[in-house]
Amino acid sequence: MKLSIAIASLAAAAAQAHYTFPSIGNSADWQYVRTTTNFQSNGPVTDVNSEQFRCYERNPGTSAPGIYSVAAGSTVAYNAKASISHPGPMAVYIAKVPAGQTAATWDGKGRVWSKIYQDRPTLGNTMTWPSNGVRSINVQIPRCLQNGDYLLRAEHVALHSAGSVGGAQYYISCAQITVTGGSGTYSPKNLVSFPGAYSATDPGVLINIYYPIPKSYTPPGPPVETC
Ligand SMILES: [Cu+2]
Repeated sequence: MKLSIAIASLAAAAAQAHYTFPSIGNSADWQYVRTTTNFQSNGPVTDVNSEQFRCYERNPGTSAPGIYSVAAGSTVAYNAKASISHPGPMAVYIAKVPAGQTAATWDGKGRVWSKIYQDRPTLGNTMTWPSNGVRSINVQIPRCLQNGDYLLRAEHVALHSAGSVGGAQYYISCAQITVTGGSGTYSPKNLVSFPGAYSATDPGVLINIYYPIPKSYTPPGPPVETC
């Protein structure tokens, strides 16, 4: 009896505990990350075909105040607020800003995104997710990137109610960065667009993670690129 009450209240708390990804490095919230539609509600995107699926921007066309400088090959923290409180995979994508634009002006449209980070669950009697409860993801910026401006897109997929189509929740934001010191040989094999890269029926987003416990897991989207 006590246990069932405890579980019920835990489930209720988890349903409330949405999150955002408002900052990178040690910077202030929304200084280098474009303000997202959920900056107050913390709620998710649930439609993979929505324009909001790209950067979840509150005011598309309005950039963040700054562009964050990062050395190729270094590790940058992409921070969650307050913490990643739902189970599911974390991914980070990057897109090179075309000539004539900057990370503050470009909208990130087109087949321009490649995946540079993906975590995976530990499988067993439960699925254990590396990002569960954490406040920050450490992302290595590929050492082989070309120098210049990029958009960096953080995405956490919450799978706690993903057993029906459209049940997966996407927590997304885009940071404006400029990369220095890259070797310049980055040549991604799999470029995708947002929206477009995911389908609501992809096996990694249409999945009951609780019963029966899956024996394998395939994250949505392309493989992680290597230098
Ligand atoms: Cu939530």
